[in-house]
Amino acid sequence: MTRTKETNMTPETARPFIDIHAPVAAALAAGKPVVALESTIITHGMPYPDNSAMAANVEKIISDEGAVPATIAVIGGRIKIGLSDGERESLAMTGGAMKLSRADIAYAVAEGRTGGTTVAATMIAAHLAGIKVFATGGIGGVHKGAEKSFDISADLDELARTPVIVVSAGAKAILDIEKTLEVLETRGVPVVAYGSDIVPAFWSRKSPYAAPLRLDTADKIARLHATRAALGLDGGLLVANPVPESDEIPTETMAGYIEAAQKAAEAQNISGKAVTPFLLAKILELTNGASLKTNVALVENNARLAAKVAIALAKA
Ligand code: PSU
Ligand code: MN
Repeated sequence: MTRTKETNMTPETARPFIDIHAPVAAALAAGKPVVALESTIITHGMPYPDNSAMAANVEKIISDEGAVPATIAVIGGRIKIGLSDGERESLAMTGGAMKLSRADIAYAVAEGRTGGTTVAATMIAAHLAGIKVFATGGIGGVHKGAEKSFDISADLDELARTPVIVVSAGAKAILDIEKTLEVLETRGVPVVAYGSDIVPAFWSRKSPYAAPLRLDTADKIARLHATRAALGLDGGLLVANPVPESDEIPTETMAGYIEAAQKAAEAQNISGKAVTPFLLAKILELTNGASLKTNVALVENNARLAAKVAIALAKA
């Protein structure tokens, strides 16, 4: 039995709980490039039908680039690596889906539940299936006021332990980006800004913070991942890919909306897993949908880069 030391999970014992969609299984068996996609962004991050259109479009972008998309979710207790169009559409329409991270993915499996997988849970499932690259919008991180709430996303710990490349647009600007970067550094996670000296801030191309590391090509990202593995360094790699200029909302414009959303969350005593979905929905409302348009654009942009990285890794 090969125990993957990064997660203490074994692909062998997990296999009975996992369904790998046929095109994904074929690609993995042939060593072809595969890109994992998360599904909390579908179940909790965007409203229907925008979530459904985004999910379908992102898969198409990955296919057009020459890689195979694998949207990951838990449906009726089954860990799905790749969804059929019908499964993806009904997940997008489900109202009662759970939000699944490391803490609750096994509960959903044991209880036969359905849920969207966060960055953390998607990394776990991708790794079990042998997928090395994963595209998302933004990772979870250290929330503003974490010194009181202790709200730090499990995504950060997962990045420290599970060897998957996560292509994101940085940490959402609703988070404390500076503290998020500090935790990632402490936990030994390389943060690579793609083609930039500055860490992006999700809806905006620039945060106030310098990029810890910078790389300008997909090949170099693939090489860094391979080098870390060769050196025996555990864990993932976070790529922060700035949203295209034509789609960005400047930091100054977002700041007011973020503050207002934060105040609303406090006033309504929103806590725990509900915080991120609440803030995203509130900001969508405050920006009259502009934040959603940017969110879709940056996920698509990340999918394109993730496909290039997966292709580079498959070549190596
Ligand atoms: N990015 C988005 N929308 C989302 C998320 C990211 O544009 O809904 C999700 C991701 O799944 C991420 C999760 O892993 O939010 C983080 O939630 P939390 O802060 O509760 O760990
Ligand atoms: Mn949290």
